[in-house]
Amino acid sequence: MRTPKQLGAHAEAMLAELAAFSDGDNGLTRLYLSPAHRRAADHVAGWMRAAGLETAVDPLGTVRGRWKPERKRRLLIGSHIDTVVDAGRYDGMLGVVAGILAVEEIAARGLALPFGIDVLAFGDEEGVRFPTTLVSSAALAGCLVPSDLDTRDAEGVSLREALVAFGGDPEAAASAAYGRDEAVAYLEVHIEQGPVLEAEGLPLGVVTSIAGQSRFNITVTGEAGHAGTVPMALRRDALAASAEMMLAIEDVARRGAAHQMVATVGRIAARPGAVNVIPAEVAFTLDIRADADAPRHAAIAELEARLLTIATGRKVSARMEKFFESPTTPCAARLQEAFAAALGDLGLGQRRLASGAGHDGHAMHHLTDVGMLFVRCRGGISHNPAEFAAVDDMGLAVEALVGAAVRLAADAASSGDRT
Ligand code: HGY
Ligand code: MN
Ligand code: MN
Repeated sequence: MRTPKQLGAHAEAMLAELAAFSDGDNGLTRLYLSPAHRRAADHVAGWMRAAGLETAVDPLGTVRGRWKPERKRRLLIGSHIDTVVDAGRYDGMLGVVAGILAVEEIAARGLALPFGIDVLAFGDEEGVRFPTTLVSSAALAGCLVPSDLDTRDAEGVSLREALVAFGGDPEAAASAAYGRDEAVAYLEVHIEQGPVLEAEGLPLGVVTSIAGQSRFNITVTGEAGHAGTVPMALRRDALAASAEMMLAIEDVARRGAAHQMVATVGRIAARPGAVNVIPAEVAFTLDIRADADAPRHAAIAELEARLLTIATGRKVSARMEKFFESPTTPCAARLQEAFAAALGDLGLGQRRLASGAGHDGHAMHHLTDVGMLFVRCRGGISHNPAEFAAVDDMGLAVEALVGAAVRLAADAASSGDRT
């Protein structure tokens, strides 16, 4: 039996190993179905085998490690191993490492659980490579949208083609789904990616809900012209119009602060992109979130109207096309209680907080109840190489994960849950 400090040190070492698998030469970038994702998946599978788990990579690229494979009922524990561009090494990966360490501890301590455990390493939570996301967890949850397999990355490679090249099997996507009667629950350990736990001096927190999010491609079309000869009043400048639209986006989000509303323009491209040509067309993305679906939808409706007004006033056209939406996902009360009780057993505070970040739980909620445990991260920094979680906090998170599994086992026994 390892102490939390030992577990945390082990987690830190595993995360350092995993961080080496990157598509980029500098920094950590590991996109879904990339060569680095394949290498990282194989490395995680090696850890799972060393932990005594029956291991396989499923048709959508999720690495699965099964403890007590003979049992029908399965507690699912996981997170993602894909990253954003120039990422930190904790976002996602910590949840997979914590799951492996927790199962090792459950086995080593001889804890009698009435269900099996599957540790899951998803490959498509960030949704950076393809204009969709959560494809691997959605397949496992039985809610994959088949047309997602035909989306294409910036190089024109379809997800379907990339999956085959990775060693996956898009034709077998349906076989990746769990039966509803198999899953006991889905638990995920994840860094908070926000400042609350650090500000309150808490190592861990219990997640109450996962913010819903909507993602759009916005295209503004004006008219190319000579930078030196077209008077300002006669221009149909797509980039200047886009800039005004972005300020409107920022204004709408700021006025939604009561609902923790945030809106981000993360990517922009201007055509033709010459220093002396008035931009003819601009394409940019919008990611908008809030603590509930209604205010997010109201903000989107307001933005559609305001962008149209700006476009009309500038004699340009604008298209706002949604390419991803996930509703606000609740974390089940029984799983919040299991994590809170585990924190209580460790003598820790039991802070409840919502997640502004999206997670695989959005998809897993279609299969079973979802529970999440947040780990304090320095400065709340994430999606950034400076991302950091302390060894002691990570060790406590593994202990709390074991404690929650034991709680769920006791719940199953008291409710006569057949496993
Ligand atoms: O965008 C998100 O919230 C998550 O990190 N994919
Ligand atoms: Mn994440
Ligand atoms: Mn992320």
